[in-house]
Amino acid sequence: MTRAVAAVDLGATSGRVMLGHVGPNELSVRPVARFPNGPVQLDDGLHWNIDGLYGHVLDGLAAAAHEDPEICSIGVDSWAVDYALIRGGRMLAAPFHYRDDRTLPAIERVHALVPPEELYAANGLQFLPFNTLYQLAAEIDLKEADSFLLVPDLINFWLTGRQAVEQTNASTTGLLNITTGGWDDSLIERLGLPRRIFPDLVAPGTTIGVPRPELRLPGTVTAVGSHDTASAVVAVPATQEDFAYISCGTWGLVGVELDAPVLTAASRSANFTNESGVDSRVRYLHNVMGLWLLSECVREWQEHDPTLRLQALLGAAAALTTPVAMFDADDPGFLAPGDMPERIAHWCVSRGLQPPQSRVEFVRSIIESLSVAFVTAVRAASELSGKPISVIHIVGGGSQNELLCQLLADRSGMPVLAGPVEATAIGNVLVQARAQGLVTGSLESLRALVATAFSPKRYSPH
Ligand code: LRH
Repeated sequence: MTRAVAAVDLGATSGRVMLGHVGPNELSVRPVARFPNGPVQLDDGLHWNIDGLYGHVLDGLAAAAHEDPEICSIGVDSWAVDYALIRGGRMLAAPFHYRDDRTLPAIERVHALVPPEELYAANGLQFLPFNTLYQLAAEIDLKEADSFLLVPDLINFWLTGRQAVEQTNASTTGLLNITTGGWDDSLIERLGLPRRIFPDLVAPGTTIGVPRPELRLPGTVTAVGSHDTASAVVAVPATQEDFAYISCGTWGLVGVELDAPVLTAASRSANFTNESGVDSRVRYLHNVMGLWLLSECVREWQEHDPTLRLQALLGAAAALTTPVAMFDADDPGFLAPGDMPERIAHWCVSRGLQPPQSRVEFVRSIIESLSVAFVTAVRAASELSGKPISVIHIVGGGSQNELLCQLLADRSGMPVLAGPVEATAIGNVLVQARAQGLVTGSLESLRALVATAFSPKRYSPH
């Protein structure tokens, strides 16, 4: 049997199709296509260019099939919470982007129907203004719809013709019951949402179907941990139990893996979430703003200075010896796009702090502030869950940032193990490979495979 699978990983700033080869003692992934992604401002708000993305996905899968015609499976993951409404098999509108602010007036309406404490008891989720349930409360097309699909489910539907919603990503809607793991019918009813639009849930590893014949793609489409963070956590190369993880890309997702959710009042006020993980593990974590702070600054600066390169700024920021102001990288005021340097400066000035004076100082300030917020979240995850931690794993794009990794080690007093950069795609590959019988075993044995194939870089505290 072939050992090849294709992973489609859609991130907020870029997407990729990766070809993975897996065997009991083998794991390799290589990119076959990369493409940019970003918001599109339409009259009614911020959307995703989902048609464009799907075109890139098909091109990437064709390239993967060309490289290895024996691919036995395809799996799709993406960022969480966003969805499309369907009627008679057709998408009603391009999905909104979670950074669109139309949900803000809907939040109060939702909380008037179900108070936040009751929501947390039912769904175990941290409050994020863009959780799907607030988006659906602001939805104008709801009456028209006969079905609801999250972004990876939509791609799977277009690939196979089958509508199903994958469990890990569904847990970010706020509409799953934390105890049963199924759609929370009573919550859905109290929120006045139509139960009929929510399709059957499928667990990671389930076969969705075969690609439509006209697509000429090999293999079957398999549900993976279709929430990108769920896939990333699968590929944390942990070899011991007492680890915390930071999945650092656009967002910094900071937490621990648990067997059971934590639903205490302290957990809710610390805004920790209990998301559903692969193999029914609980991803107990907190969202920190992440590299978004940096990418939004760079976007702003490049408008005036198109030649500006982040890499050069990062080098200079690491060499900086003068202290810079730090700000709260957890502040929801940094959620919306636009004017990031100005908003950071304003945050500092309004608290009597000297704001960063140059681009290099801004970069240093962001990385210092992220490291503080990450370490605070690691400690909170441990205290709130009672799980001891002696090592921090950082995966995703942020794991390449040496300054960030060293500051994390120094501030936490724990070793930091960095990499793999492509943890999400690797986790996607591994769940497919296990479903196809190319490997067997628990998440621990999958992680051991990652640790061997992608040995992490170690940063010791100074
Ligand atoms: C990271 C992520 C995160 C969600 C956010 C919407 O890409 O999926 O886990 O909270 O996007």
